[in-house]
Amino acid sequence: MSLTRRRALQALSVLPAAGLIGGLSRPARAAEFSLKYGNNLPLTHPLNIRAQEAADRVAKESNGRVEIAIFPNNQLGGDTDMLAQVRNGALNFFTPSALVVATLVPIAAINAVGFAFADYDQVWKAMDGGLGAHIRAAMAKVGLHTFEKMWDNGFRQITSGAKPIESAKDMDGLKIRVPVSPLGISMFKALSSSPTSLQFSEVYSSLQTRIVDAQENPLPIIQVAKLYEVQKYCAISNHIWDGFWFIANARAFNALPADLRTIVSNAINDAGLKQREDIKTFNATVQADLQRNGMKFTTPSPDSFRAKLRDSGFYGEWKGRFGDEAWALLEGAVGKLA
Ligand code: X2X
Repeated sequence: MSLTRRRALQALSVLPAAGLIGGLSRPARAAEFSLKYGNNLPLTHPLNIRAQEAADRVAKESNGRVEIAIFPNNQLGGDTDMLAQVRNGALNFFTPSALVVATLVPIAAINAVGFAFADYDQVWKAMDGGLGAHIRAAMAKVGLHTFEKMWDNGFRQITSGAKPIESAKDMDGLKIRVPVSPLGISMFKALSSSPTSLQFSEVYSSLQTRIVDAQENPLPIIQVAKLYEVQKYCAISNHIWDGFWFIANARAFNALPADLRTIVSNAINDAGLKQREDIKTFNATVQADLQRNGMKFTTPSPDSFRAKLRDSGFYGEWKGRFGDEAWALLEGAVGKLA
């Protein structure tokens, strides 16, 4: 075969993949592997923007062999449903918060221990280091493959409708929604609040109908999910640092040829690192945007919260539940806790 003819054929064979760049058209052939990824966040959140980039990159680098379809915003059900789907293989990928995946793998909630992390240096040192590896190993035991780079949710802040939170005593009796998460319930009970677990898909409506008076989430989520429409006050409490693990059904993921697994892993991990940067940038302006949207901010001192958690035995209880090995990994990154 002449070189020219071979080049021409090669050029033809990459055409379908080229058509995928930028998502302008469908590949001429159906992808060999059509994978589904579901999450609980609006399309405008950096998690979805970077996930779409990763999907585009995977399509391109695999020459159209792998297609990842994204189902944002709880389209496939709430967190509990998606967690079940990724376990039974109906869903290939899901990004549960550490709090949520802990309903299945309890150790995964350890990063959410109240006031553990002082800043992002500590966060990524722990989650990219020994603590993150320990958690991913536990997820593997229940059939979940976890990509190495955790995605950022952020430091969680408390919003309320009826009155502002100025110190821990304003938490007394507060009807607050927390994610479906034993640690969240335990922590807000320790603060004398009255917490209720609800999936994120139910948060906006339960605030609107006043089933609950308050909720807690990082500022970027409060902004993109428009929670300012149904909440008046926001306390910068930084009480929990939370991230999203990018997980896959391990059986389905390991059934991909090795070269495709590498392409998918690199695309997802790289996108995760960029998403962390997006949240950092977002954090620089989001409070001002929320203020323009009518939210009133308070900055309660963390001391009264920490003291209440300590005195109620919260830290002792969770050290026992997570175990000495994991607790030592956490304290290795953040220093001695209570
Ligand atoms: O449900 C929430 O609050 C959210 C979006 O932060 C999580 O996924 C835990």
